[in-house]
Amino acid sequence: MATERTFSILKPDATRRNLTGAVNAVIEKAGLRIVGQRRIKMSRQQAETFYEVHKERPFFGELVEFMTSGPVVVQVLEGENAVAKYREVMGATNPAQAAEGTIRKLFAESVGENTVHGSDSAENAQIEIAQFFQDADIAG
Ligand code: RTP
Ligand code: MG
Repeated sequence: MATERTFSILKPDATRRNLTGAVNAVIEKAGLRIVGQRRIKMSRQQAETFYEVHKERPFFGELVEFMTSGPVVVQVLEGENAVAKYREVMGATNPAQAAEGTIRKLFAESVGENTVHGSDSAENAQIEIAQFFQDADIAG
């Protein structure tokens, strides 16, 4: 299995509760390397573009409001099988269904405010990384 990259966001509920270091510790313990990282305030336009696939879903408005409600940390993670591995480390979308030891089980408060985002495919990872990072800001 080749080294792969995925895109991660520590969402506003994580920054608000000062949990970015705690979440990063779980990421690194799982063997994923944080090879790019930036703290930003997402604009409404950025959030709407990022979550465009969900624009017809009933929770879209709430999701955009939440993602722009405070700072987020955008990250590039690298490792063996990084896309699938990070999805596993994150846990289920709904923290009530997330497995023990996962980020969402440990930290998330609700299905909407669920602490982290991770790409769902290698193809989407590339698109999402390009939306927030220039090559010069990633060092593997
Ligand atoms: P993400 O894209 O953020 O990594 O999360 P995911 O793949 O596990 O979940 P997805 O189905 O892609 O949903 C994206 C985000 O929308 C919010 N959501 N709210 N209120 C609701 O029922 C609901 N469902 C989804 C969550 O923040 C979810 O992570
Ligand atoms: Mg998703």
